[in-house]
Amino acid sequence: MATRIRHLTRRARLAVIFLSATCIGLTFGAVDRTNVNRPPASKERILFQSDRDGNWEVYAMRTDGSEQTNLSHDRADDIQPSASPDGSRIVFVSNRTGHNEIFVMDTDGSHVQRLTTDAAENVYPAWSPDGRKIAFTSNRGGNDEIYIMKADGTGLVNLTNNPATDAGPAWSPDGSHIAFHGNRDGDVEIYSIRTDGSTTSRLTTSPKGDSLASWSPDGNKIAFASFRLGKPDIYLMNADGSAPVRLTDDPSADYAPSWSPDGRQIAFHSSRDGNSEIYIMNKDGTGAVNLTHNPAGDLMPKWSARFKTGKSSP
Ligand SMILES: [Ca+2]
Ligand SMILES: [Ca+2]
Ligand SMILES: [Ca+2]
Repeated sequence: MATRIRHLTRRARLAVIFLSATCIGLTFGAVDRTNVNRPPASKERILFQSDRDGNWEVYAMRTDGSEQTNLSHDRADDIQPSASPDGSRIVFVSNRTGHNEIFVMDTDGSHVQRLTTDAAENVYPAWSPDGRKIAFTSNRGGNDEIYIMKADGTGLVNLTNNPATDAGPAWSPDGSHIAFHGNRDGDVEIYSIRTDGSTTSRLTTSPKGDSLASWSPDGNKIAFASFRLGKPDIYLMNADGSAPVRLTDDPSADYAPSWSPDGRQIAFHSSRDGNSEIYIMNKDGTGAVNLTHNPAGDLMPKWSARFKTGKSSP
């Protein structure tokens, strides 16, 4: 596990620092032991949703599962978080107005702002790689479509404009395309559309549902969930839809993949340990690790490359 190795490396370094501090302490009588068990230094966080506090809330944790923190603290259901590329804001879905709308907040849960004001359902928000736009799914036009708006909620554009269901947008790393899932060919497949709306390509050709795409950081691969074996598993394919391979083969449901920023690992949620938890695995499907270990529901991970916490980030 690359992350494990990095953590061990970090711990090894901390041990060296501690030993050095101990030596200094022996000399000067001042030993700071607080660094010994400190979690790995990284600005990366995995955002997810959990109902462990009685209703759905937005959580963040370090990539070793430590510091699982409730960020939303609202009696409504707060779900599907995604961090801005600069790590300063979180976009999420909340039904605090009575139906699902897109909101943004600071990473400590402050400065909550509502971006959509439509009585329809507004879900699956995804921040563009340049931080300027947010894609999401809304049925405000009578069926699910992918919309793009500026990060302040203005400048709304219906990108898909198709009578079928179109949902779950995922930006390509260069911002030129959005992958999404839709049932326009009779069952749910992954599609890719240029962000100017000009070209749409069908990427999967399975008679079972394929959904929730996540683009690899180098732009070459797309991870997704598929029901090809009757329950959802995580699959990987080339960005043009070729060479699909199955990464998970657990009898439980494995769903909602999200790439690590270094392209080595994939986060997802699974019920393999009896309730839904957030896992990370290597991109070849090996080495899956349960990060959340909580009896409540833990769903919809989104791996954030940098996360401004103000107090706990080194
Ligand atoms: Ca809540
Ligand atoms: Ca549609
Ligand atoms: Ca759980």
